[in-house]
Amino acid sequence: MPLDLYYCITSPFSRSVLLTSRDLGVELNLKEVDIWQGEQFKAEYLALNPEHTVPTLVDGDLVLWESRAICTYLVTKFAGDDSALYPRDAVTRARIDSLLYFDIATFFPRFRAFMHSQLGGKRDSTYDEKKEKFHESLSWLEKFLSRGPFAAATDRITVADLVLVPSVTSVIEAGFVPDKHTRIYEWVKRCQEGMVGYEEANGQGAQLIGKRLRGMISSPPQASGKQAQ
Ligand SMILES: N[C@@H](CCC(=O)N[C@@H](CS)C(=O)NCC(=O)O)C(=O)O
Repeated sequence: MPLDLYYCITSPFSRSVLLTSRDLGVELNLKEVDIWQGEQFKAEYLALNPEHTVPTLVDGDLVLWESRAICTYLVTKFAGDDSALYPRDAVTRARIDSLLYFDIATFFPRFRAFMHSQLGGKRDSTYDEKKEKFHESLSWLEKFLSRGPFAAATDRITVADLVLVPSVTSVIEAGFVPDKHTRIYEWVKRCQEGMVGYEEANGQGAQLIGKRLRGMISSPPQASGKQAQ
């Protein structure tokens, strides 16, 4: 019986699960939750996930949220505990895990804070500091990508790439990744070419959220998606 995935296509965290399921060839029963219309606050959804976030996976009695946990669960369940996507080898797994934490605890929060410092056309007093911190996290990512073709220093896609690419491409589409980050752009291109069903699972949603984010700030970067701010 297919697993249910509650998701929203603009959500990078939902898209990481979509990319993972595509790579695994696992069919998910997709249930859209329009978070822009507040559908995550409906009683039925809150009964499932009191944190009212997407994505949420339902596999029989298991109701799981937190996208990175969903991705590694899917890999372990459908590809075993030594898949190339999330190998058992302690060093590789540690590198992957560290990037999953980098995404949830550093990269995305710093981007969110940077966005919030300039919402509605007003750059608040924290703007410069938030911008610097966000750019610092981009520089770190650029450095990590010097270790190999894919994020966890591997020569093939792992869960680290499936999780990071939706976050990074959302930020690129919003126009916030300067051209000087050539390793980031080259890595994204490798992922676009190498990930199964990339365009449908991630590309379109990243474009949509990029457009929305540009609309939420006063002097939106130009639509090319490659303007540094
Ligand atoms: N750490 C969670 C974060 C999920 C999250 O914040 N999702 C956002 C969309 S990107 C959401 O559901 N927002 C609606 C809300 O919090 O009400 C994960 O990775 O799944």
